[in-house]
Amino acid sequence: MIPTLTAFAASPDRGQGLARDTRVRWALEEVGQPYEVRLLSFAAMKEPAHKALHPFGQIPTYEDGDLALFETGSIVLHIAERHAGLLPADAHGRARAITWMFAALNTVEPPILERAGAVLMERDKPWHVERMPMLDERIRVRLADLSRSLGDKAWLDGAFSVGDIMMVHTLLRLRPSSRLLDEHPNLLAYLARAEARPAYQRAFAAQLAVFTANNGS
Ligand code: GTB
Repeated sequence: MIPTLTAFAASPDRGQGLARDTRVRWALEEVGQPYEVRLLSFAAMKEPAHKALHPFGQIPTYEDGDLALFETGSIVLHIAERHAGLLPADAHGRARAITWMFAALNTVEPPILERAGAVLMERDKPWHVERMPMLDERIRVRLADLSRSLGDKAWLDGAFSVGDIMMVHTLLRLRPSSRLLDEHPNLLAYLARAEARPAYQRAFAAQLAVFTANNGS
């Protein structure tokens, strides 16, 4: 059975790979699992047919036979549990990799999303300019601790894992509108290592192809 993902027919990031189908595509590419993609307009995402798969009317979803999942953390973990390569074999290493996945989603991603939301939707507010340094500072605290924890290691904990997929994709969201990552050369090198992975490149190219096809270039 070939799993099917949903993704934006017209991603607002214009092919930068920041929408969350990219992290699911990446996990599938890492484990060598072919997949299909159903593209959705914003209107279709809010239709009952899609909300039956995703209660909040978002992308991505993941369907495999009679299993339908939403939430990228759950989807990527499901993929990692069913294929070799994204979770260590030993129980403690596996638990630590999953911990990093949750750290990306619950500790690092929230301030990054708060900032992204402010840049997208609050630019015209009178308090926007005053608020941005506070949002930057919250991210700066997280990046400093993450940088210290990563140190000169290649990946967060031993071999590349689901924790790295989630962390890298979370950090990439910062890049278009902020220079905060530049304060940590080891985080920049971490992202470069991840983006050099053939599986990441295939995932990135696949989502870019959607944008290119829909924009006629
Ligand atoms: N917690 C969920 C998960 O991890 O699966 C969040 C899913 C989610 O936020 N989906 C977004 C969505 O469907 C797309 S990826 N949004 C439409 C809606 O809620 O109506 C988030 C995203 C959107 C845009 C950019 N961008 O333009 O750079 C990047 C990431």
